[in-house]
Amino acid sequence: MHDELKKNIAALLAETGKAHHKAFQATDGADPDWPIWYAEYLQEPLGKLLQTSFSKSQIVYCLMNADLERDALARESKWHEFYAGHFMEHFAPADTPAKDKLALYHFEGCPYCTRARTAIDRLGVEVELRDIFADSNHRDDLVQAQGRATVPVLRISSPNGEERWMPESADIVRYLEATYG
Ligand SMILES: N[C@@H](CCC(=O)N[C@@H](CS)C(=O)NCC(=O)O)C(=O)O
Repeated sequence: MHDELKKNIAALLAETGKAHHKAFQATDGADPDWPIWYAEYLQEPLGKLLQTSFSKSQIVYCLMNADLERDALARESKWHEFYAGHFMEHFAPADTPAKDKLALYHFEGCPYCTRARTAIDRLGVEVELRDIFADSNHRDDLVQAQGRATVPVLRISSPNGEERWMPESADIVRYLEATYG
């Protein structure tokens, strides 16, 4: 189900890219505010695919993060596939949540991490806490996966071997509530 969904999101993004290029033919596609244009185009169909309602700002934010991450980690990848993966990480429902293993990359004094840890406690979800300052291996794993050490990040390991790295405290809380609430 996840593969199919990711393919559909990638196809939608490719279509959006083409439509944007057409709209900005005069500048050969150059548009410093492209995420805003994309968000307008994507809001409805992306919401349908991911069965959620998006604000345009959420889409803009996710697109910009995907762009930064691709620059840092995967310049060779196809942009629409990489971005689709990013939207999946943040917004796709879990396949078999009960069997997923969860780990939170965090550190003690970080207020955004407290937000995630509070939700974990409130919902009673089993999550391994990986403090990036207490163990440098955790920090290294995080940087390797995300290209930066910003926390919190929730790592979701599914029984089928799929790994998702979900940054953003608000997305983590929403995901935990939707999946385990
Ligand atoms: N918008 C992010 C903000 C996360 C954030 O700024 N985390 C800080 C610690 S509280 C951090 O990791 N800063 C160091 C860095 O970005 O490398 C969220 O809500 O999760």
